[in-house]
Amino acid sequence: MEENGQGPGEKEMLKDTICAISTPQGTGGIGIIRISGGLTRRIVSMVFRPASGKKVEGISTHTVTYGRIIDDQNRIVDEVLLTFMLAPRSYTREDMAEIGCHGGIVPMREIVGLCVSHGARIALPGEFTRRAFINGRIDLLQAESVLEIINSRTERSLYMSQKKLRGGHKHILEKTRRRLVKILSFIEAGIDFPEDAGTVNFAGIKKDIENTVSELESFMKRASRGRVLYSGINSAIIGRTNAGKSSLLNALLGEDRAIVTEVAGTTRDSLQETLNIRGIPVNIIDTAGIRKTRGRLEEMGIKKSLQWMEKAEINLLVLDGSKKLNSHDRRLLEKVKEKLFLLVVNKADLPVKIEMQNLVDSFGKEKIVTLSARTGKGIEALEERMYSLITLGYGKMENDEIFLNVRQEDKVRKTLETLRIVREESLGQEYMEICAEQLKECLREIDELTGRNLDEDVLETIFSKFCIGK
Ligand SMILES: Nc1nc2c(ncn2[C@@H]2O[C@H](COP(=O)(O)OP(=O)(O)OP(=O)(O)O)[C@@H](O)[C@H]2O)c(=O)[nH]1
Ligand SMILES: [Mg+2]
Repeated sequence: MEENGQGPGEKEMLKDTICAISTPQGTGGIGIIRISGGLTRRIVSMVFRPASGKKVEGISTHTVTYGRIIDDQNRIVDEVLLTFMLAPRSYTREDMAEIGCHGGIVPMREIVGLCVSHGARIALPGEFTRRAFINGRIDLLQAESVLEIINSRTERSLYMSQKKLRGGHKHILEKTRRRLVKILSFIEAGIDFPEDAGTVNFAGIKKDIENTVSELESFMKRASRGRVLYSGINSAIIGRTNAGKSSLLNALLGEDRAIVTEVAGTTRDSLQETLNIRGIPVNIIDTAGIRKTRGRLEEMGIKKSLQWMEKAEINLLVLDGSKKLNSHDRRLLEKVKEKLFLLVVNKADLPVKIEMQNLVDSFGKEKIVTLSARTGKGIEALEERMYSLITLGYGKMENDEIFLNVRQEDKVRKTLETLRIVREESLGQEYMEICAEQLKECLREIDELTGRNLDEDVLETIFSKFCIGK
């Protein structure tokens, strides 16, 4: 077992056998009840009768057995499939059983109730995964990735979390840790035996630190691309009233999500949806059109549009190609330049009135996409252009992305910052004590990152985000 720093409370908790409904609450085709802990086999033998008439004790691990759940009065509760996964070859590394039953909430609750009456306790949120972590089967990053897998919104972010679950980050972090431990041992030898201090190879150490810094830097770059893949980016659709913003949202989504009318000022409040552009989740926000306001409600809507414009990473400014530019367009054309943007000249199915050449001259062709939200012509080109813009802003996606949550990213950043200080300021005989402290600080951050050393509260916060049964 790896030392994962569990306190006494944790050890106490591990002694219990836990059970929970692991499929979503509500009625489904099937439901799964999970049991984990030392009493698993005993509890199952009290509630389960194999159809073959065999004894529960005779069932081998990792096989499926058909049978019935029987209550204390020998009534049949449900027909089920039972699978044992005995320690250590299980999710938690403890003895486990999964009971696949009919997915009604009543039989499932009944079965859990029976398990509890025979000595199990209801699992806390995330407790199965927490046990997998405490028992050393996975590290903390992997445990957290289980949650990310459950919550992932696109295939690409799923793939990324899967990679983390399989330990895709481990190589670099373990390598970093090994290097720092080695360097620390040289430095500490120098401190303990001052007469040998002259032989500490600071040039070699510097090189090692430099390599580590550049490896962690590229790790952080992979993480920032990973963040884009996981959390997505915000893209606001802005423009004057009636330019066709809501029509554009609908065309991008391929469904009538927003209300579209010929009345100017149709959209009063912003509306958000998620698009999947080549695996990148893009939160598209349709905003209220900009014009001279005619009432407080609209004024609030417009204020919000401008706020969205500030918040979004990419703005799509929609212009009505069948009209000349007006003062609102011009104002927005000025403002939109502040960050990544595209100009969408809409209504290409109508005769062109907009000053196209002026736009091309001031913004360049590559910034302008002409399309018709009504016919859908040009929508794909817009998506293509948005994708290029994203990769321009965040780097090309290379399938080596890793997603770090805020906690994890913070640890890597702090390690990097401290290592940079070591590199710049603390290498030399006279700084050995400071250097040792700083290296220890880095090791602490890395150990907290992987969960090798972590306090109860942090664990509590992490696992409380899980659902029961996971
Ligand atoms: N011919 C043509 N008409 C369009 C096109 N896109 C939108 N329209 C029309 O333009 C009008 C306004 O469209 P909306 O999508 O509601 O415009 P909006 O920018 O959301 O307007 P507000 O919410 O009022 O700010 C509607 O009558 C649409 O049918 C287009 O590509 N071609
Ligand atoms: Mg609208």
